[in-house]
Amino acid sequence: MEEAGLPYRVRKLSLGAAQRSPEHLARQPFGQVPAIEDEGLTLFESGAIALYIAERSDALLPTDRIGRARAIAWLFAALNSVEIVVQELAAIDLFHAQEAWAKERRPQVEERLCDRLALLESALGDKPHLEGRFTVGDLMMADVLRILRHTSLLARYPKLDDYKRRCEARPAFVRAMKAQMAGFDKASIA
Ligand SMILES: N[C@@H](CCC(=O)N[C@@H](CS)C(=O)NCC(=O)O)C(=O)O
Repeated sequence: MEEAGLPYRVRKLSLGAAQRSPEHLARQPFGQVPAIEDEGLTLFESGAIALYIAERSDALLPTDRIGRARAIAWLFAALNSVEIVVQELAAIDLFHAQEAWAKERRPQVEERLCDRLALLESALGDKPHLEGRFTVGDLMMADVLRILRHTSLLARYPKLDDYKRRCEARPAFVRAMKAQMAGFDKASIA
């Protein structure tokens, strides 16, 4: 919403019973976040939400057919080809680090992830963004790469690391992050 220059209001959700309330399950069938409500539409899944917002702003999606299709491909790639592997490592490191199976599995997961990161870095090449300009695909890809901040893995891919930092330095990202972090200082409400 910050990138698109659209106004928004954030509503937080407590972990636990509120996730399974009929009201929230009507917004998000799995009791998770995020979900948005906009002019009669209730929408879940971060990819669908990002695309919906992007379609309302030239800032996130080019207007030409080919540019749009390429940007949308990167949005899917971020979630389906990169996050899926990133999450596997994150789950091991953040939730199961001390378990024997996790210690045994981690090297394979890291190897698979590194292969994917190397190919992503090749695809990026020397460009500032995945396509000719910043799009919703970059927004999602950079956010997925941020999940790895508990590791030093990205440092092995300097172009990718710079790319992630470039996306994080965008004024809209800085504003969104500041607002999100400020929200953690306050009590959550259902
Ligand atoms: N595929 C969903 C995943 C949503 C998701 O994993 N949300 C997490 C927070 S980032 C959540 O709500 N976790 C709490 C839970 O699963 O109970 C999306 O992209 O929107």
